[in-house]
Amino acid sequence: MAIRLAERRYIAELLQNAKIGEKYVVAGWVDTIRVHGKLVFIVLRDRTGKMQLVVKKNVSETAWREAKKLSPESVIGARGTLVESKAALGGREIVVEELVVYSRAEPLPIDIKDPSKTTLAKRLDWRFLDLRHPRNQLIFLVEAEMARAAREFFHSNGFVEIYTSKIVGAATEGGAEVFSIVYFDRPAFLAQSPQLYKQMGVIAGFEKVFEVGPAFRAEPHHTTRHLTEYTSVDFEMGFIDSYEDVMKVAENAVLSMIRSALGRYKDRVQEYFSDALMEVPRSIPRITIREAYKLLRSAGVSIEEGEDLSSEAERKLGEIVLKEYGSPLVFVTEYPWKVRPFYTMRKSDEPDWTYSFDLLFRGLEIATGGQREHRYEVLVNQLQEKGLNPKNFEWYLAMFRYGAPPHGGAGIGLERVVMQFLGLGNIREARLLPRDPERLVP
Ligand code: AMO
Repeated sequence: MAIRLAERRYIAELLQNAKIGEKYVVAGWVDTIRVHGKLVFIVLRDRTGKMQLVVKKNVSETAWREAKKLSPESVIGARGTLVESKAALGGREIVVEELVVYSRAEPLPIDIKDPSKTTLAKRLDWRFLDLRHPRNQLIFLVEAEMARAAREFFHSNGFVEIYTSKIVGAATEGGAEVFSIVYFDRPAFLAQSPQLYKQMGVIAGFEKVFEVGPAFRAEPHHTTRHLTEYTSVDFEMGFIDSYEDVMKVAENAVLSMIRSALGRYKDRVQEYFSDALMEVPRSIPRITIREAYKLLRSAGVSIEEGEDLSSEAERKLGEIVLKEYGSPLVFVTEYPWKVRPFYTMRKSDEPDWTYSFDLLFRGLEIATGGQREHRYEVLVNQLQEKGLNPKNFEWYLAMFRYGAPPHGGAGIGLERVVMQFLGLGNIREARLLPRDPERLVP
């Protein structure tokens, strides 16, 4: 009788609540294989777990002959009887009556049992094998759960999901970090952020919009926290009183991402990531950047008033805030105008400072946001002050001449949230197929 994969059961199900003594079909990858004379023990792995198969010569000689020749990571299917077994992991095993080899694996180029034995670069070269390890797969289960939680959060709070163009005519976040492309006979760019389009969503009348999508940064530096392509969770909302309204939404969105990941995967996360965050923070403290300068100064890190925080300063600030406030997350507010993009609203009483914020998670920026300038004349001046040509922003500026409400929003870097939550040392681990100045393949 041929094996029909439509009858296949997942391993987790067989280990938990399938009937002993019944016959079942399983399929997956050969995790390990041991040959003991007339017995072959196979540990089979599927997306739900691992279980032992025993292939006995006296049950099926054909299956036993096939089993002896198997190599690790080959893909097989089997039909057999589920029995109790004290020696097997999970306390149950399948005594195989039929075996099919769908795909035979060659000797493996990397050690997939112990990822720490291979450099990250080589692991990424062999990403499909690297992901066979449950630890590495878990990173993406967490990421998917966090993205799902973010979407659900925004949907249930009345935000409309939008899909904006990633081929654009002008840079939004600053000129240098933008990829140029050739668009038929004229230059174009890859979008660094949906910034201007999400604002358009608000001004067009949707009032509250969000997008989960790719963002591209021509980031030439080799760091453990920069990718040239990442997933940005963006939102924008109209009719706000102040950027505090925006921070509240950012706070609840990020906390619900962490809550959902822990809710679904806490045990597995604990098993594989000793540095992961194990508690959902209750709320996130806010400090102004000028308070941050002071805290840093008293800890021996001196940042000049009016300058951005270096990554070193962010790390230190993370430590201080954890000690002083017991919080792994902190909002730093009122960044200097000098270091913020042209669309940021400046403080009415102190124009050198802005109604903006960064959100740091364990000493790394995971989100940026603020209130936007919605007054046409002020916006034109701000563009010019930043050395940009209003001509390149005509379509954008027009939005502010026909009724634009006070609004604001934020962008959250998905990979950075995952990285900081799990305590990963390198953002590349949190990206399925990372892109950096060297890496374009796979
Ligand atoms: P910003 O440029 O700070 O702000 O980006 C927002 C968030 O995106 C993530 N991020 C990155 N992640 C990985 N690799 C990179 N090279 C990278 N660059 C940025 C970070 C960062 O906090 N338009 C504004 C957002 C807004 O104001 O709504 C913007 O893009 O987590």
